[in-house]
Amino acid sequence: MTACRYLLRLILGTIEGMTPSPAVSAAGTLAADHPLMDGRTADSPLITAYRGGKPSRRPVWFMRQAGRSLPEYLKVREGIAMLDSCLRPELASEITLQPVRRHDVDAGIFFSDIVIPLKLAGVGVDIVPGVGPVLDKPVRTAADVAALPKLTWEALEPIREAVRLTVAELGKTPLIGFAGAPFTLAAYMVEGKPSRDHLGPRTMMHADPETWNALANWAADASGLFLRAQLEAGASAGQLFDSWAGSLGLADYQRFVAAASSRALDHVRQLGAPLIHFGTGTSELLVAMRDVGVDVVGVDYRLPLDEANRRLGGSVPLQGNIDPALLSAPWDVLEAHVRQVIAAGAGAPGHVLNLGHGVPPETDPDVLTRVVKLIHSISPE
Ligand code: 1CP
Repeated sequence: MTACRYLLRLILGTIEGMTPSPAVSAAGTLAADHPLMDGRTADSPLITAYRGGKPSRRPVWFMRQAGRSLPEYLKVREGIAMLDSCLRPELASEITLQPVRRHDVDAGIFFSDIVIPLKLAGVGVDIVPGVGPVLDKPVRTAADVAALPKLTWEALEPIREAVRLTVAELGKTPLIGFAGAPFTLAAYMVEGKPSRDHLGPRTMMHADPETWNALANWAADASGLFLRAQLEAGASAGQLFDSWAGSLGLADYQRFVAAASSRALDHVRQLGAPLIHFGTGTSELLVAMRDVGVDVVGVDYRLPLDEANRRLGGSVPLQGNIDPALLSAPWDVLEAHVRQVIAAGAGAPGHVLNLGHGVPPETDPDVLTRVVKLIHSISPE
């Protein structure tokens, strides 16, 4: 986005296609009673580490900490479809809070899904158990893209309500909001379902760049608005998940993806909450992912954090990167690995412990609690 358009947005206090929200002041900042502004979360270990300061304890949370590894999640989800559970504010809030209560993690991650903005825009999408997101009709042509409905600010009300309920319970523990990055979201839209190689979107960006760019921009605006709704309603940080960016080479990432990811974040930059960017298989993309304009880079389990920090020139705090596979290893093996991750992250300007991807569904939740205890027992110095 040009500086000129950005300024215009600041002055108008609006994002294209949305009405101004009362929670954001005319200057485009968070409201005075937002947890990040009223003293609840600004000095929390998580936000302090994200901002490169010295936290009082080592912060840790887990991607996919809510969900199928928890018996209390399976119980409340019984008979309720995944996307429906995301759109019932009280249920989404309860599921978000479950792992915070159980594990004493340093953040909640909002329970939702990257395809919720599609659903709320009116795109036919469902999450099929054991498969993942499936669209009624894949988006493959210029006409398909032009026919996509626009996500409105009003449609996001169940999300804002769930966030409000959640932060009222979380107190001093920050809530992290999230959205799918345009490439990862568009990959599901073009394929119509999960895929391993993402051939469809990778073909489209070269064969029909105009249609690809239009699709990536649509996805950027939908994800950007979804993230903005969470941050305005009370989330203290925002993570952009580009889970499948690792299927791209650096040149394609820079040419076809980076600008759209930056556009998604343009919807929330002026709010001032820390922004994190994570993908898997992205060892070669870390610098480009930082350069879309984020405060923190999430690293997957493949690259040691000292090497990630070297590649990034020590420029940003890191998040990661306990190998999820080791959650099922004997405790002494897992403990040694966690200590190694902490040592490797020591040279970075900040470090928030996390997994190098999501919690596997078969994980014993008591192991996660024990990992949190271990991390908190190691002095942050
Ligand atoms: O019935 C169920 O329990 C369905 C499983 C499930 C869950 C618990 C899905 C389907 N989504 C979710 C919640 C979810 N999705 C969260 C919740 C908060 C938390 O982390 O605790 C988050 C952050 C997401 C984000 C998400 N959805 C991503 C990015 C993060 C990642 O894991 O890489 C992606 C790629 C999706 C798509 C998706 N949704 C669901 C599945 C099984 C998938 C992946 C499918 C595939 O392999 O392509």
